[in-house]
Amino acid sequence: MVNPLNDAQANPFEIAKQAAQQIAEISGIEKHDIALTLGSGWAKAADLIGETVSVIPATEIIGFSKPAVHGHVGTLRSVKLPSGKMALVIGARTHYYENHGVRAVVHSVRTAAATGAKVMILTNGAGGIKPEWAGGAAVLISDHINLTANSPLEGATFIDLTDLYSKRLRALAREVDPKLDEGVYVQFRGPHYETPAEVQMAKIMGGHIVGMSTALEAIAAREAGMEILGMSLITNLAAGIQTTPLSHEEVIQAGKDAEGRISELLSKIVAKL
Ligand code: 8IG
Repeated sequence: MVNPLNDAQANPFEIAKQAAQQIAEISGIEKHDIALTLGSGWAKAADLIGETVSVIPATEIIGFSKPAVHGHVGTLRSVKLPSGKMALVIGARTHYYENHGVRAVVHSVRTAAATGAKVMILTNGAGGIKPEWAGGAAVLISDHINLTANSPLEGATFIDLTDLYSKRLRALAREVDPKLDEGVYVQFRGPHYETPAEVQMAKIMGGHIVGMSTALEAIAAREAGMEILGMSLITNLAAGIQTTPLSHEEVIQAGKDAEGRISELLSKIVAKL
């Protein structure tokens, strides 16, 4: 099926609004308060934050495309938090490297905003530049460097990105775990991992985390007026920082090993929102 987002004449915000209406109809939940995109290693958080009241295969909703990566779940879940607030859990991330275009990458974020969500939690699995993060550290994203050479904004839309990753939400996260470290996330295009030279470039530029998602989504979330919390699970040290070659299997395994711990951490943070 063709994705209507691919029609250059289409209005992506209108399609996000339609997606939000479909979610409301199917789930019976009129409004969501917060949204979470759960990346590699974070999926268990969906079960821990509250009671699932609806699960929708993302492909039933307008604008969503099939997930390309094994280990990525393609569902949209509505979860009732203990506070009574509703969370939309997005287990269907479209990556920039899938070449479905930048509109498809940020459609879930725009849809979340259209469902009413005011807080956007973006999580991912990523590579770490700081050696002390070896062994599956969860870290807060303090800022980003967008190396995709693209933007989800269309036309002359000038959006301020100061404090893109909310200081308030980072402080809240640190109330749960005062030892949480933070760093600058560098979004590469992927899907190849970096060369060691590219990792050194990212480090010299001020980066601490290398990944293939999140920055474009955060920009769209800011445009939509949402408050953003970003968290990375460091599943591997970046190429050249770790001396052994990177493998997708290793990354998946590290995610599985860390899953229980980081999902519990995230659910405690969500409980404070
Ligand atoms: I998981 O080392 C994971 N995703 N770009 N580099 C990039 N993305 C990643 C990495 C990594 N590990």
